[in-house]
Amino acid sequence: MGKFYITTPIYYPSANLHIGHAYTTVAADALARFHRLRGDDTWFLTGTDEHGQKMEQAARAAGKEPLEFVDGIVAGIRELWRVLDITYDDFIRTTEPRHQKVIGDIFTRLWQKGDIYLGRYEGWYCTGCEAYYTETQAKDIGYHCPDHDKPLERVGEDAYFFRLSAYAGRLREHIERNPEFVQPPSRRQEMLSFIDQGLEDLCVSRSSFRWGIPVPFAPGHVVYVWIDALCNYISALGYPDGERYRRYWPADVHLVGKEILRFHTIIWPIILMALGEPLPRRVFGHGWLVLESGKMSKTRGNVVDPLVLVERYGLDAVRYFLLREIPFGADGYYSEEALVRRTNSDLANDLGNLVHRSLSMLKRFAGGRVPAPARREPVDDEIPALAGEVVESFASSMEDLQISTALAEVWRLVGRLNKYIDEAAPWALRRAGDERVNTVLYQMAEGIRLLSVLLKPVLVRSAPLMWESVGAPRPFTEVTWEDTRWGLLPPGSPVKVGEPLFPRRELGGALVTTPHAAGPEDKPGAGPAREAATARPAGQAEAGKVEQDRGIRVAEAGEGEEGLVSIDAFRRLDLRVARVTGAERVPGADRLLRLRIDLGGEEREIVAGIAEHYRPEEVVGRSVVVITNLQPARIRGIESRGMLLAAQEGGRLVLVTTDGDIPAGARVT
Ligand code: ME8
Repeated sequence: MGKFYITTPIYYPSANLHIGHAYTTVAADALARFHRLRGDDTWFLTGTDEHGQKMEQAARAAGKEPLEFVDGIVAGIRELWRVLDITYDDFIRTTEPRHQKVIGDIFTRLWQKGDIYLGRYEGWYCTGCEAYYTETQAKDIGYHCPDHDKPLERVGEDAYFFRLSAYAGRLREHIERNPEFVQPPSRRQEMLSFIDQGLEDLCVSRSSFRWGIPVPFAPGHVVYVWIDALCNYISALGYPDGERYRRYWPADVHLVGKEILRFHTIIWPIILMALGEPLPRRVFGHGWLVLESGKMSKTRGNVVDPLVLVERYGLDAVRYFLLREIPFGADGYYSEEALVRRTNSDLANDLGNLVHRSLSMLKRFAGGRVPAPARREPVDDEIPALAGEVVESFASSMEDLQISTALAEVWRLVGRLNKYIDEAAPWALRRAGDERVNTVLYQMAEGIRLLSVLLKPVLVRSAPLMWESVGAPRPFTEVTWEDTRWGLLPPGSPVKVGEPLFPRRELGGALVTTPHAAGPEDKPGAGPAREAATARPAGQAEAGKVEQDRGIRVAEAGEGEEGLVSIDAFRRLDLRVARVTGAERVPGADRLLRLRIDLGGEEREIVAGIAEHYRPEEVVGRSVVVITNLQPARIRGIESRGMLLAAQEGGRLVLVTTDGDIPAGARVT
């Protein structure tokens, strides 16, 4: 057990934050939660960077005083973190007295030491970037900021400077000697080259605007951007003599976007050197989420609102997507399609299906209690072995800040468990009276328990449900790293089958319904309207309820579960092409047709609820698709042996037929 101090950048509250800010913060949150799980004494800091000309201008544009303006946005940021369930321990605002006091002291101290001196600054300045451009840089971009689409301003003023140049050699040495310091490693050389180009002293005060922390010894000057912003990481801990400062400094990780990595690996360590304080262990510059239309930016207005995504797809899907989709460190394209794809494949199909099919088998084959393992085969031992391996590599990837890799590791276990169930076929073991069924069922339950522990830092809504679903003994809040040991689930634990954890989603967030799932259309007003027509059985259209019940029966017969259908369950449906050889109305039932069908040698009768849409003579001779292996149903005294498929939307219904000639009896897969 050690300590772990992690920070995010403090964000500018000039406008509401977007998915890019959520990305950094969710990643930091997952890492903080992981270290708490490990038992580390963890401190997680985030906050807001509230001073500067840009903020002053934004406030003015909104007709407000700067503090009043940022107060509003900061409240929105805290709300966003609440919705994303960000477990920060402290939130620092640079307008707080605890921060202002420390900055004033640091500034004075560096001035007294001679590391800060008065000079004159002239340069090309962009108020959007809050940065000066060197003459060469300014010329390269035609004296016009491409990010903010505004001309650079020529600015000259008396200003204080910080002697970065005096520390270049020491910093270079530090970076060379501490390969961990700049992360990911691919960015190290970039930082070294930057130092080698020669560090210029840094302008650290301004007198052309007021919205900043006053320089204590120089009326008219305010501390300018980087000293104010970077020192939040220590002011929040109560630097120089606070208890927290002694306990948590140096930081274990400063997590930042790659565009501010340089400030964190050059200016920040030099400030700390000048103060005689230890340097952070690692600074990690992650890549950008990029849209098809380019980099997201508040100024450009092409931003994605995380609140909308959580509303549409659920918190866990958004957190998982952000952490899994892009290798941590690289840039990656963001799109809602990718989010939906990732959610459906990894969460609905892989994990959700594993959980749901396991629980429903535990319920049906073991009376809802986790059985004690019994007879084993060698393949049964592969599961605990793989679990041990995955736990190890998950932990080491998380320690190395490789969150996406860590999750991919967990999915190795998810995949293996699904395959294990398919291969071991507990339903067949049970039918054969083989007691190994209990071994397999136990391992399924134990797998779910262990996965819930590993996923605790990421799937903050569903991991506790997974833990509880297999009746694990203690409250999930008390789970520790010890709980990643295989075999801790006591036999006899009660199993709870709930709603599927991760329903499949369509773009826009609507649930995907299957013919066998009780979908939103079955419960009026219970869900968003579906946009697309879906194929559904129309054979028993007398009452929607019957279809729904039937669907569930089919899923159960196929060892699947209520709601989700495994591929095995689907394969057990016998869908065939049938030729309609005769049709007549059912007396006294407006909606029903009695059909005679040819299944390539076999003749059958089915009753279909299509009479309001098709006249008998319109269907005779057509090729239709029929589920042939349903239990027969008696409808109006007629035995109906099968169900035909039709697509339905609004008041319209059309038969599902084949695209091309194919003999009756052909299998539909
Ligand atoms: O830079 N993709 O604040 P800021 C990934 N106040 N991450 C993104 C992103 C994107 N498209 N857009 C933003 C500041 N971020 C300063 C920081 S720290 C002492 C001072 C994330 O509001 C990423 O972490 O512009 C980036 O570094 C940060 O938001 C910039 O936030």
